[in-house]
Parts: sequence; C-alpha cells; structure tokens
Amino acid sequence: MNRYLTNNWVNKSLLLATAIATVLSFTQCTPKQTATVSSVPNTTPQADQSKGLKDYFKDDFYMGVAVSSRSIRTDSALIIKEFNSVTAENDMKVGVIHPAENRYNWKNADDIVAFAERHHIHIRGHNLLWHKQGADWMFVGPDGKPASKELVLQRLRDHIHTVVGRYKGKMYVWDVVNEAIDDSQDPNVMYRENSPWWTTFKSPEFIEAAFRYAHEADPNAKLYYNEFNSERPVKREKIFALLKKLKADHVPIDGVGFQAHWTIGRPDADQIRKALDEVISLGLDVQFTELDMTVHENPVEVVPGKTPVDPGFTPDVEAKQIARYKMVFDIFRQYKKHIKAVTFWNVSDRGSWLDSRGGGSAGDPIPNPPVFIKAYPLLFDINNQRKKAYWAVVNN
Ligand code: 9MR
Repeated sequence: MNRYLTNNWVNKSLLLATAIATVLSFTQCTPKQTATVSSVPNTTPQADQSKGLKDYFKDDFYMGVAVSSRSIRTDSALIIKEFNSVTAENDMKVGVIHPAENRYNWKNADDIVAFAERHHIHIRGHNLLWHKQGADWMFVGPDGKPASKELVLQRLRDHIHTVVGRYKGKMYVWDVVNEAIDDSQDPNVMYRENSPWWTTFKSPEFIEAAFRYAHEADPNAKLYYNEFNSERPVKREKIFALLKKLKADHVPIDGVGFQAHWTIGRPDADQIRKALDEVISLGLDVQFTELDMTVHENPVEVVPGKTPVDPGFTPDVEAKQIARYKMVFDIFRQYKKHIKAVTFWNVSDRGSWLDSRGGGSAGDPIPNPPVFIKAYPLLFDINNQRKKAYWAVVNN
C-alpha cells in the first residue's frame, strides 16, 4: 500500500469509526433511557421532529392542553404540533363568559373555538358550574336579597342552554360540574359547603339539574363531573358516593375528569388505580383533565419579611419528575380503553397557574399576597422545548 492509499484507508476508517460512535452515542441517548437524569439535551437529535404528543399517543387517547386567547397566538406552533384537544383555561367559565344577566363575552371563547376548528383540534368545554369564577348576579334576587332556588335554577338553565347551544356539535365533552365535593379529610362532610350553590340549595339538586340542562342543550356532548384530589382515599369515596347517586337517579353523566394537579411525590400508583377502578366500575369514562406535576412536594415556608428560597429545577427534582411522569403514563396506557383524553394545564414551564402559589398545588392554601416560585410542572421547559420527561412518556 502506498502512502496515499494508506492515508485514504485511515481516513475512511476514521470516518467509519466516527459514524459508528455517533450512532452508538445517539442510541445511548435514546429517549427510552431518559427515566434517569443523563446529559441528554432536552431536544434529542434522533427524534422524529415531525411528530408531536398527539402522534405518539394516536392509538391511546387525545393529548390536550389548556389554552387562553393569548396562548393560541403566542404558542400556536407548539399547540398545533403537539396537541389534538384544547380546553379554555378560563374563557368559558360562567363569570367570564356571562358576567351579567343580559351580557355575554363571547370573543375569547369564540377565538379559541375558531382556532381549534381551523387546526382540526377537538375542544373540551370547561365549565358550566363552579363555586369559583362564577357569576355573583345569579344568586341575587330582584329585591337584592338572596335569589330563590327556582330563580337560580332558571338562570342556570338559561346559561347552560345559551353557552352549550352556541357551541353545539363543536365540543366533544363538557365539564358540567366542577369541584362540588368537600376537599377535607372529614368523611361526614360530603359536599363543598363554602359555595353559593350549596348556600342556595343545601342539597345536590343543582348538580343533577346542571347535567340535565346540558344534555337537553347538546345531546351528543359527553358530560363530565370534574374534580381534584380525586385519588385521596377519603375524597375518593365521597366522589364515588356522588357518582353512584347520579347513576341511580339516571342523571345523564358520561364520565369523570380527574384534574390530576399532582406533585413529584404524590399520589402513588395504587391510589390512582383504585380511583380509576371505582369510576370505571360504574360504566363511566375517564379523562385526566388538568394534568401537571409541580416539583415542590409541599408549599415552601413563607416567613414574613423574608424572600422565600426557590430551589429551582434541580437534577434531583428533575429525576423524580421524569420517573413519576413515566409512572403515570404507564397507568394511562394500561387504562386507555376507558380514557378519552389527557390534558395538561398550561402549555409550558414558562407560565403555569402554579407559579404564584408559593410551591402549593390544588387544595393548598393560596398565599396572600401571592408568592412567586416556579413550579416547572409540565413537559415543555421555560423555552417551550421538550423536557427529558417528554421523552420518558412518549417512549416506554
Ligand atoms: O388556571 C386557572 C387560573 O388561571 C385561574 O386564576 C383559576 C381561578 O380559580 O382557575 C384556574 O383553573 C382551575 C380550573 O378551572 C379548575 N380546576 C383548578 C384549576 C386551577 O385552579
């Protein structure tokens, strides 16, 4: 072999070796291995960039996200690529869409519906009855005193017929009633009592009525009861009791929304499975409607006058979050026959409703004034890039 040939051979061998090393290194950082923290960059180069969450889960369930009339503009590319279901984070709630008896604010809700239709994205309606973000006027009578049950029911029926009627055929599901069960550990208090609905009715009559009105208004929409902390044993049994009652009374309910405002430390797999089994045993469907997973297992200690320490997105919490996201999606896949959609609450870690809650999640006391500590609860990071947890859930 002359020198030129030798050099050429060496060059080719080097090229081949480099190619093999590259392939090997890519294989080693396949998303499958992201269940532990590694040095894999957030966007792994070997990934099929044309696919989004909705494609990875196309045989399982819809992948959804809560949106606002702002995020459908600022984050439209990500939303269109990754998701095939949206929920209006706030824009369809009673107090927002119907702030006075004779006034509706359709603009933001209409924009979200138009955006979704333009991009062939399914739409969840959220929500028709809640104790928060409600319409105070509904509970005030013509004399300025508390309105009668009859008047409140008539207003509720008008509201539901108008809103559900406007979007008839466009929503595949409505969260009809949101969070009507008491969140405490007391098994003897079944319904949420700090609610104008309870104050007016002192019975679950309003819950049944809301489902019947929604069914009248759009018989094809699936109707859901939506709740948080549904996996906690005491609350789980209260929810189960309500669902059994609704079924026994032939109330038109199709499914249950598990909000799934979880943390990297709870709930455990058995609790999730037990709650799912109970709901499914009643012939009801399930959706995970507001999934997020804050990295704070507990709210941080707020000492007056001191700025609370934000530990940030450390490798330790990142590893826990990856493992737990993987665990919950393993369960979702096992139960996919009963799960129509999994929806994340907000688009990316850039902005989450949890960021102003001092590390707390649903049901924790809300600090006043707000304490800003980032929660990093989603599958996309503060730059809207896929996190390692993303790969842990799509590849398993
Ligand atoms: O994410 C919503 C936030 O922007 C609102 O300020 C808040 C008002 O209470 O509601 C949030 O969404 C809630 C959802 O509608 C129902 N489940 C709990 C969610 C988080 O609070």
